[in-house]
Amino acid sequence: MRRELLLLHGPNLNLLGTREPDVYGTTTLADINAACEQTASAYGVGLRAVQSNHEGALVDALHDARGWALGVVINAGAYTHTSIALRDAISAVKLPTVEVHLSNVHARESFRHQSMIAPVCVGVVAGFGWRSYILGVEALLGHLGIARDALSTSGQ
Ligand code: CA2
Repeated sequence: MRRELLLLHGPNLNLLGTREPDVYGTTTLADINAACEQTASAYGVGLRAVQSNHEGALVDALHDARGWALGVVINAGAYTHTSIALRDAISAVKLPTVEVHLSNVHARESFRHQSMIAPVCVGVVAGFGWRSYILGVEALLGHLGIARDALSTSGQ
């Protein structure tokens, strides 16, 4: 049985940790990938990370994931706000997808307030820096019924 997630990163996120640390922090993309891999592996789930600066390559990665992934965690970067192609791809592949952002997009410029992809995602995590990704992986695993998806009413 396939037990892997796709972690998909959009444009400029390859620069993480090297530029604009005041906005995006000092953590690198490699650090984030490793932390997400560790989070998923605690549940016996693997993780493949892909980054591209090209919209079509991100669409291709989503199509490819149809063949092997349980679900997707995506930071589509600036394409979040513009890409009908990514929205259509997420809809088409029918894999549960969680949108994540490092920054709180709602506290920034108004053009970042709209997400093209949020309506076809299971949910959105934004504003927690690198932790948004960990929370996104946890949320996706919960949605898939792999991580805890309900609070226990017995015990503490
Ligand atoms: O907060 C996020 O995660 C964003 O998806 C980041 C995008 C931005 O366009 C979205 O509105 C919100 C930008 C990613 C740029 O990443 C950089 C990393 C280091 C240095 C410069 C840019």
